[in-house]
Amino acid sequence: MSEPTQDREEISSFCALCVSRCGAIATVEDGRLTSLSADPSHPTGQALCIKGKVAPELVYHPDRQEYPMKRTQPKGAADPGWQRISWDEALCTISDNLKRLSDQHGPETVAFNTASPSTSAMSDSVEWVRRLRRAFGSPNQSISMELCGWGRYLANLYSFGSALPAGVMPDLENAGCILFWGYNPTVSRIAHATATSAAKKRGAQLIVVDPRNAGLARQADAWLQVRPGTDGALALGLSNVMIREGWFDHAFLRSWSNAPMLVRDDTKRMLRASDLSVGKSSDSYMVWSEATKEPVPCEHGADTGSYALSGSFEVTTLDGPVTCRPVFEIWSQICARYTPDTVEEITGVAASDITRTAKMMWQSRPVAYMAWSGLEQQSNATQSARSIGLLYALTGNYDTKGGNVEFPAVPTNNIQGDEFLSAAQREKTLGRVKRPLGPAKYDFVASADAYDAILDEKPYKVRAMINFGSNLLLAHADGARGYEALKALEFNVHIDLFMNPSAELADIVLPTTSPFESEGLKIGFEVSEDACSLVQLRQQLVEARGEARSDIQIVFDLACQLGLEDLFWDGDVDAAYRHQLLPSGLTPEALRATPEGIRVPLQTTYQKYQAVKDGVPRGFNTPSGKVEFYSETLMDHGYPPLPDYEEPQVGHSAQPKLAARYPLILTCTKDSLYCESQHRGLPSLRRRAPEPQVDMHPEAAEARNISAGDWVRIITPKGHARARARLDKSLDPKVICGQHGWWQACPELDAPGYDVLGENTANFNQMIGQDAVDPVSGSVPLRAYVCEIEAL
Ligand SMILES: Nc1nc2c(c(=O)[nH]1)N[C@H]1C(S)=C(S)[C@@H](COP(=O)(O)OP(=O)(O)OC[C@H]3O[C@@H](n4cnc5c(=O)[nH]c(N)nc54)[C@H](O)[C@@H]3O)O[C@H]1N2
Ligand SMILES: Nc1nc2c(c(=O)[nH]1)N[C@H]1C(S)=C(S)[C@@H](COP(=O)(O)OP(=O)(O)OC[C@H]3O[C@@H](n4cnc5c(=O)[nH]c(N)nc54)[C@H](O)[C@@H]3O)O[C@H]1N2
Ligand code: SF4
Ligand SMILES: [Mo]
Repeated sequence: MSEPTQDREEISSFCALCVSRCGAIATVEDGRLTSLSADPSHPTGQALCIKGKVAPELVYHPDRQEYPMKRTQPKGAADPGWQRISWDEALCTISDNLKRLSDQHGPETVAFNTASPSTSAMSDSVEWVRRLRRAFGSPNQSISMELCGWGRYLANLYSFGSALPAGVMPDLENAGCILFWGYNPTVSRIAHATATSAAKKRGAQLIVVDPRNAGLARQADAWLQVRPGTDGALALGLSNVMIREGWFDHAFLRSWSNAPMLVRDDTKRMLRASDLSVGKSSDSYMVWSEATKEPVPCEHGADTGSYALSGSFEVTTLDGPVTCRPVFEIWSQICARYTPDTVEEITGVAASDITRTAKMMWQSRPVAYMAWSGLEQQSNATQSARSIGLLYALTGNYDTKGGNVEFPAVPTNNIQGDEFLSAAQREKTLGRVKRPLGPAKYDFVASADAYDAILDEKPYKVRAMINFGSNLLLAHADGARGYEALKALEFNVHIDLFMNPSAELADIVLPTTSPFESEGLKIGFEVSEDACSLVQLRQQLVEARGEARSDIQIVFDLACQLGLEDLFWDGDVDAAYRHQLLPSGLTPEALRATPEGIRVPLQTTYQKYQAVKDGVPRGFNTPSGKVEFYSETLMDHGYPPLPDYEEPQVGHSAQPKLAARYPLILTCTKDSLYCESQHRGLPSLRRRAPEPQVDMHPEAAEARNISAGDWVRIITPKGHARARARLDKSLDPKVICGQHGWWQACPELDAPGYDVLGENTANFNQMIGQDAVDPVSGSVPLRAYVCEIEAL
């Protein structure tokens, strides 16, 4: 008979296992976490997914790391010979090695790497890891930015000067039309899925662009079944219809974008006042005035009804007469090549659906949009993200209620240590020379660049890595090269809840807590004004497993060991929180006393680009101060100034010779039951999805003698991986959709693990190369790659 429960507590909390950060009520009985349920009073608490509901299985999993370990056998040995060590020994060894390498070779030879906060509780600590890395002096940190973030945060910096759409978030509560592009929040962000269902109930239109009819695509008013990797052409096609029909916000484009600015046909540069007359020191951009029939300086935010958006004009410059055209004229001509019929041919989306969707966007404004993995993991990610961003600019809905909104933030002190790293040190960020406008410009390193630095010493040798979670061998392409790189490191530390295959190659593994065993400070929950106003210090619900410490504690402990205590409040995390929270008026003590969090009242104002300060409108944070259709920044670096469509680099059009051997197109998606390469060891989840699956159309299966449930081998020019066939009539017969992240066993169910490399591997990502990548960002085509499939 089980013991009667002595002590039962319900505590307001939130699940930190993924980006959704769902508001939750935790039940703790006799010191054990027993359940997690949705907390509808929380702005992200309408529902929990099953991963959250089975959180106790994660907390009490028998395979959790409980003690610091060091390896005693060489890397690559079948048994690393893990030996338990004390925290003191671990921290001393790490600090001695890091200081030695930094003294001898420079701090940049130590690279940091973190699991993505979208798929882990690293959101608690990632800013502190960044502070530690910068205080240590290294410019190098990987966080999967080239696979997860470029297309929705950084690419549109070149158009809008802001992180559209993931920083300037969709205002789903007020949207008239919701556009989800390669994004399926039913799986990936429950808080957005529930908000979308509510929006649909009150009449909002929903457009989903996805090769699969899954999740919200099933409820969409328009489901555009795009062929993987052809999203850019679809965006240009939709823009073409909107321009042709006049379905765009003329006033916004004239006043707040560089659409009316003149471009010289001879140099392809924007026409400046100084091009027209000597002594004109003004660098003003010029537009064509329909009123006076002459070029005039573009006035910032002025009433610009007379600015021409189309046409071609002879302008007398200091170099003689030059034909100039407004940016919008050139843009319209690019879009005009993408007629509905042409786009149908490229993307597979019916021409009539393209016209209907363009109309829907215009008529049901305001449009709120979000794009994610379907768009980001592509060899043409930058062009596609910019094309979609500019399509969005046509609506004029930027920072309007119901569009994509710069929600206000609770004021806090920035603790990420930007000031610790010199400009000279930043210049050394891996990838900076190869892709000067890519993630490296913003302090992010791509895994391929880290591997090159470790193995080829290009541009210098990286000798050590500190990994806060992450699973490079499963999560990133070219697992074989990843294996060689991790093996070649002189010193490698991995901090994790579990011993994953990447951690197996570390010298020291440190145990970290799950988010239920540690506090976590969340300042704003992102998805709405109300969510942004909530500050919550998640309570430690139960004792940490073994000697596990929270990531933030490990950061502070390491900092002190490295002699950086002055920059880390002498190791006092509470003092650090106090400093961070100071401008908000909150304290850790007040938050601890209010587990459900405290709201700091915020007021959303809209169209903040119009706000006037010192007589000048704020505008956009771009070189011209406007939304940049035409980017001289990109042009100056050899990239096209306006986005155009580029075929997927490992695709049938770009490489027709591969078509006979690899006639299918491979994409992939995340699993609602698992986060990335995690959670296959949790019995309640594994029972529901015991094996890696690949989805294919019944016709494609029949042509290859494959039946539902057969083990098959997916083959690409780079490698192969196994999976069970699952038939999906709604897929394009040429498209197959796999899953990544399979390695972990679930002993409780006798469910096997899978090799990371080799004949029997199920590792999707070792069949994808890192050579043909997006030229601006290094984004890797995990979502559009030629392949074949055969029965095993
Ligand atoms: N359950 C669960 N939740 C998660 C995660 C998880 O692993 N599991 N991971 C977290 C992380 S790290 C992230 S980045 C987010 C990501 O969240 P999402 O971006 O929503 O993730 P996916 O479901 O992989 O991809 C979205 C859709 O893109 C589609 N797609 C595939 N190829 C293409 C293409 O070429 N074009 C277009 N337009 N669409 C395409 C897929 O069919 C899929 O439905 O989710 C986070 N949340
Ligand atoms: N084919 C394919 N590949 C993909 C993707 C895809 O959709 N398809 N998605 C890509 C995307 S969007 C991303 S973000 C990356 C994700 O790649 P990663 O960020 O490497 O994520 P995971 O593979 O889930 O590995 C996370 C590891 O961190 C550990 N961990 C979890 N929580 C914590 C924590 O709080 N602290 C610490 N220290 N460790 C923790 C987990 O136990 C696990 O071992 O994968 C990318 N790879
Ligand atoms: S979606 Fe699931 S895993 Fe993610 S935060 Fe919510 S409950 Fe946790
Ligand atoms: Mo991600």
